[in-house]
Order: sequence, then structure tokens, then C-alpha cells
Amino acid sequence: MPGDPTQIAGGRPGVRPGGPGRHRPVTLAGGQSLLPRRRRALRKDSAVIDVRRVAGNIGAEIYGVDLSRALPTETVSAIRTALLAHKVLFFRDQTLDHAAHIAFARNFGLLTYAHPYHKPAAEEFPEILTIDPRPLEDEFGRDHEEVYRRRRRAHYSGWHTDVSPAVNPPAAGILRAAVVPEYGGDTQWTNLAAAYAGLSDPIKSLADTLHAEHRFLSGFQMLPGDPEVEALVKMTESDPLIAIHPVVRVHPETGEKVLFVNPSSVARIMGLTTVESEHLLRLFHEQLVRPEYTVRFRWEPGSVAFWDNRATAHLAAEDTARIPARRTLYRVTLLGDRPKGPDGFESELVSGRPFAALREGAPVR
Ligand SMILES: O=C(O)CCC(=O)C(=O)O
Ligand SMILES: [Fe+2]
Repeated sequence: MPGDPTQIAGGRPGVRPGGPGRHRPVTLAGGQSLLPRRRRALRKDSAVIDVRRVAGNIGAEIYGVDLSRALPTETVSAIRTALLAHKVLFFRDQTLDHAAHIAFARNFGLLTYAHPYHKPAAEEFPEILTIDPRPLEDEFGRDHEEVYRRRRRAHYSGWHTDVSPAVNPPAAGILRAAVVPEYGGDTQWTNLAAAYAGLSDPIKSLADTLHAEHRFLSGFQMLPGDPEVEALVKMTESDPLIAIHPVVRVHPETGEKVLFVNPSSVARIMGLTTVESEHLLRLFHEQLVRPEYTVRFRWEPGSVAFWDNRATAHLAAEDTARIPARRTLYRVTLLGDRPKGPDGFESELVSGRPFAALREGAPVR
């Protein structure tokens, strides 16, 4: 039955119920393939990956690699190069479990614990964060449709860069889909280097000199007195995480300038009046959510998205409350460094602990 959540949840990871994946080669009678010879020649786990851009400023789909296998150095470095160039990479039909997900991520650096405020998916996998509204509902009695309605008061307020209130925000996130609805629940990413490049020169020059305070929930438009909001605020205030970051970050690997404001967590620009700060943040936020800098990803079971959290923001789906189906994804997070601005400013910790690596140096399996 279309829309039946049990039908979707029952699918083997990596296999889309109801038919072949969208990108399977089309084979003509007699075995002749419609794919160009170069693509047909690709073998899984070859050093060559097949990179197909999907939007003008951001995003590429990667084929020809099985992420559940140990990867040759050349493949890892090709993925890293593609990530730096395209900011978010999408893989289809993968078969990662928690251990393989962690092992894949470890090719690219050290991992952090799942999240400063949320429990991991399982005790033996402290790196794995579950993305699913149900655990939050259990914790806070959350009516997530109501939460989304309130968030929409600012159209950009669901956009975020992961955990920017940490003084060393994650370098990257790798999200895999376990159970996804047949329709809806897409995720969008935006390229913050392209957003910076799209500003006029006088505004770029001003932004280059600014620093901003990041703290959890500061960008959300929430109603005071609401029990769920109070529970969230209590949770973050019990162990506040606050950092000052440059508004423009120089990317540590590409050298690009990145508009590093996080619509969900940037509280104010330092040294400005409240009105000046609000107007400038609004300008920056509206800039980074312009559609031309974004890409939108349609999840299938087994899909994986890998984003550079130093150069992107993303928007979690907000239409899932309307969909009578489960949506469960798992994320691992790569340890990041302290951002630096074009003026040499290095991010400052105001409150909380920096992220630390888990299982440093030790292979996961
Ligand atoms: O649920 C989504 O689409 C994205 C979740 C998210 O923000 C994350 O994994 O960091
Ligand atoms: Fe996120």
C-alpha cells in the first residue's frame, strides 16, 4: 500500500522498495548498456570515483564506491577532494551499519561523541547520533508539527551548521538513511563559500572584520512559557555551550572565505548595537538561504550524505509531520578545528568544553 510505513521500514537497507534505484544502468535487449563506456568500466572500490554534479553551486553524487568496504587510499583522497570542491556528497544504495559507518568516517579524521545534548544511538557506539523525532518526543513530549510551525516565523531559522556553539565545530557530518518515507523528508544544503562570494565588495570587507556569539537555540523563534521550550532551554542552560566565531571563516583546507553565520545559533555580532546586529544577521541569513546556493536531496534507504560542516549549512526536513511514516537516519561527526577569520581572529570559548576525539588513534573494528 503506498504510504504504508511498515512496507518502507521492512526494506533491506540499500534496497529501495518497489523497484531498482534511479541510477542503475539501463540495459537494452542484447545486454547493450546506455551508460557511456567510462562509467561501465567503473568497478566498485576502484581508485576512480564517478562524480556527478547536481547543482550549480553545490553538491555531487558519487558512484562506483562501496562505503562498507575498506577503501584504498586513492579512493579516500578522491572523496576528500570531491568533498572540498562540492561541499556535500551523496551516495546511493549503500549498506552501512553503525560499525561500518564509523569505519568509513575514520578515513577522514577523528570522530566526536554523538552530540553535546543528545544521547547516542547505542552505548557501544557513542559516535552515532540518531536523527528521528521519536526519541525527542519521548524526552520532551514534543509535538513536532507545533515546533515547526513556531520555527517558521523566521523562514531561515531551521537552517544550521552543526554545533557551531562549540569553539571547534565539527569539520563534517556523515548522515545515512535507515528508514525514510516514500515522499517528503528531503534535506537541503547551502554553500557558504558561494554565499560569501555573492556579497558585494563593501559588505564582504565589513563582514571580514566581524565576530559573532553562537549559542544553542538563540536563532529559534520560540514562544515563551511553552513547557517544551522550557525543557529545551533548561537542557542547554544546565551546561551552556557558547563560542565567539569570526563571521567570515577562512576554510582551513581550501583557503576559501566562508560566511560562517548559523541562522539557528548565532546570537549577536559583537560590538554592534542590537538593531545593527539584527539587521546585518538578517542580511547574511537571507544571503545564505538564496536558492542558487543550495541543493536538495531526496533520501532513499541506504543513501548517505557527507557534508563539509565548515563550508555549509543545512535544513532538516520540516514536512515530515505531515507524513504518516517513520524517518530514521544516523549521523557521525568529524572533529573540527577552531575557525580563523581573515583578520587572524581565532574563535574563543565562552562556555562549555571543546569537542574532543573519541577512541583516538584506535581502529573501530
Ligand atoms: O534530518 C535531516 O534531514 C537533517 C538532520 C540534521 O540536521 C543533521 O543530521 O545534522
Ligand atoms: Fe544538522
